[in-house]
Amino acid sequence: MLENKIMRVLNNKRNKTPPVWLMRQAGRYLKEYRDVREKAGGFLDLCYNPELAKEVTLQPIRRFGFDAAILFADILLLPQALGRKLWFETGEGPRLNPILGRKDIDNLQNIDVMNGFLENIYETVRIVRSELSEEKTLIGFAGAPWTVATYMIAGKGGDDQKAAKVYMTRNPEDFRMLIDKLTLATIEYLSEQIKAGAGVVKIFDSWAGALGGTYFKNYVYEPIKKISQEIKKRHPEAKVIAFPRGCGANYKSFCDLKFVDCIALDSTVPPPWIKKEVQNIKAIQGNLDPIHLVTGGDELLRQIDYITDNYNKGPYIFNLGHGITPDADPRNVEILLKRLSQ
Ligand code: 1CP
Repeated sequence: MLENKIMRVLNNKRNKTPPVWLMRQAGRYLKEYRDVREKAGGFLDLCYNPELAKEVTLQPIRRFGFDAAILFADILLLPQALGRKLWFETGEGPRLNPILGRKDIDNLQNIDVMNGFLENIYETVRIVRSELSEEKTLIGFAGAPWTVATYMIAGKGGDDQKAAKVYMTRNPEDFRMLIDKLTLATIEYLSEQIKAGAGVVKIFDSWAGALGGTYFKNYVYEPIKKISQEIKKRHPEAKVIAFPRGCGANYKSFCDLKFVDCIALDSTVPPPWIKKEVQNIKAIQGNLDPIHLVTGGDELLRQIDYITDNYNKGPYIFNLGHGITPDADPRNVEILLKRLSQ
C-alpha cells in the first residue's frame, strides 16, 4: 500500500511540506454542509444516513484537498448505542439522560447490541473509503472514556465537568465500572471502524485538562493506554492519534504510550516546549488556534509560520488546536493551505 503523507508522519518520517487536515473540517462554516444538513433533518439523522454522512465527510476534501478525511459522526453516538437517550437542543448542543447511579451503569447495553446500533456508521466508513484515493487517509474516531463519561453524567456539554468529578469522588467504584465499560466499548467501536476501512483512529479526550495527578493517570492516561494497546494487538497496521486536550505538562507523559503513534496538541501548549519535550519522541499534530481562521490577515500568516518554523524539522501533521468554528472564513482555509505548500 502507498505510504501517503499522513502515514509517513505516523511512521515517524517527515515530509517536505506538512500534511494537513482540520478538526471539525466538515461543518457549518461550509455552505455545502449546511445544505446537506438541512436535507437530512436533524444532526443525528445526518450521522446515521451513510450516503449523506459520506457526502459531508468528503466535502472538505473536494473543496480544499486536505490529506485526511475524518468520519462524520459524533463521540456521543457511543453512549446512545449503549442505551442512553441522546438529542440535540437547537442552538444549545447535546443532551443525554444523565446517569444517576449504579443501576444505569449496570444496564448499559452489551457490545452486540451496540454494534448493531452503529452499523450505519460502519457503512459510512466503508463507502467513504471506497471513494477516497489512496493519497488520502481516512480517520475514524471515538471519545475517550473520561470525556464521554462527563457527558453521560452531566447530561450535557459545556466546560464544567463538575458533575462527573462529584460522581467520581463520591462513588469511585461505580465510576471505575463506567470507565471500564466505556473502555471496552471504545475498543470494539474503533476496531469495527478499522475493519470497515479507517487506517487511523483518533481518541478525543476533550476534557482531559479537567483532571490532574492520580485522576489524570487513572482516568485519562490508563484508559487510552489500554485502548491503544488492544487496537494495536488486533490491528497492527492501524495508527492511533490521541488528543488529551488541555492537559498541559501532562502532554509529556503521553510520550510513554508505546501504542500511540501521534499526539494531538491544543493551542495552549507552546511549540518550542513541544518540539523539545514531545516531538523528538513522538509525531505530533497541531496546534493553530482556530480563532485565526476567523480573523485572518497577517496575524494568520505569522501564526502559521510560527508553528511550521518550530515543527518542520520533525514529523508533524498541521492542524488546529481545537475544532474549526462556524464563523471561520473558508477563504482563510485557502490562505492557510497556500502558506503551508510554499
Ligand atoms: O451541525 C451541527 O450543528 C452539529 C454540530 C456538530 C458537528 C458538526 C456536533 C455536535 N458534532 C459534529 C461532528 C463531529 N463531532 C465530528 C466529525 C466532523 C469533523 O470533525 O469534521 C467529530 C470528530 C466530533 C467530535 C466531538 N463531538 C467532540 C470531540 C472534539 C471536540 O470538539 O472537543 C466532542 C466534545 C463532541 C460533542 C459535541 N457534539 C456536538 C457538539 C456541539 C459537541 C460539543 C458540546 C459541548 O461540549 O458543549
